[in-house]
Amino acid sequence: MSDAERTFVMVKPDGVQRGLIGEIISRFEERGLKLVGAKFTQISEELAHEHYGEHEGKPFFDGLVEFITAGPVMAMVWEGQDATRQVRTMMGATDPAESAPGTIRGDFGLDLGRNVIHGSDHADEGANVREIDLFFDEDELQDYERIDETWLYE
Ligand code: D4T
Repeated sequence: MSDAERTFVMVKPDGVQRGLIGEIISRFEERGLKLVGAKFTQISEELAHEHYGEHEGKPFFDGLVEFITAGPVMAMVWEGQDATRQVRTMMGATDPAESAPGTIRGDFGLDLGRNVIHGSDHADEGANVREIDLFFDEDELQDYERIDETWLYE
């Protein structure tokens, strides 16, 4: 496998409440990505400010923090070839109204402020490391091989 990497993904409170955790995990599993960490947790106000620090001061920031802390989230780390970009592509555009059918947001969302899922930014090289560290300790991430790996990669 070339370009194996780990990427941070989170089913947001709307996705949890709407019963989409299983569907979303299935999509990543079936694609061939490997789950290496998972935590069903409630985000504190402090963690929300850290996670969304880049948006502090923007008009939608307070609503974003309120939303992301409104209920539990499913935080995960997925591993695979070019995983960050593949996950972003499967999620669709940030605004579900612009997301293509077949993507997670394009199939399950309608509104920018309720866009079901978060994945680390492919364009921001430090984002995965930063976000994985915010949510997981090193010993909460598993190192193992999927049994089908030799058939997933040339
Ligand atoms: P996240 O971070 O949630 O995966 O979304 P993206 O990485 O795809 O997009 P983002 O960081 O630009 O936006 C973060 C988050 O804020 C919400 N949002 C965004 C909003 O409510 N109003 C807005 O105008 C924007 C730009 C949606 C996603």
